[in-house]
Parts: sequence; structure tokens; C-alpha cells
Amino acid sequence: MDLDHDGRLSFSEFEGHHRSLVDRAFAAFDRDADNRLSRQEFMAPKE
Ligand SMILES: [Ca+2]
Ligand SMILES: [Ca+2]
Repeated sequence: MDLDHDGRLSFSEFEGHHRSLVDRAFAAFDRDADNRLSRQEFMAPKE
């Protein structure tokens, strides 16, 4: 998360970390990988 290892978290480091988490969460829902969540994908229980 602290990309430049200066012991502090810059905004871009923080943003990049959370962006990657969000990307992974989105990909977990997006079963057909079309970069859109249908209602069915969004409502489907995670496995
Ligand atoms: Ca840093
Ligand atoms: Ca989809």
C-alpha cells in the first residue's frame, strides 16, 4: 500500500490501494466480464 516506502500514505497511494480492491470486488460480481453489472450479477450471492 505504501508504494514508495516512505512510511506515509499519500492520497494517490491510498486511492490506488482502494481502487485495486474495488476493481477486484467488481470483477468478482461481473461474472461475464463485460465490465457491467446486471441486476442478476449484482444480486447473485458470492461463492
Ligand atoms: Ca508513501
Ligand atoms: Ca457483467
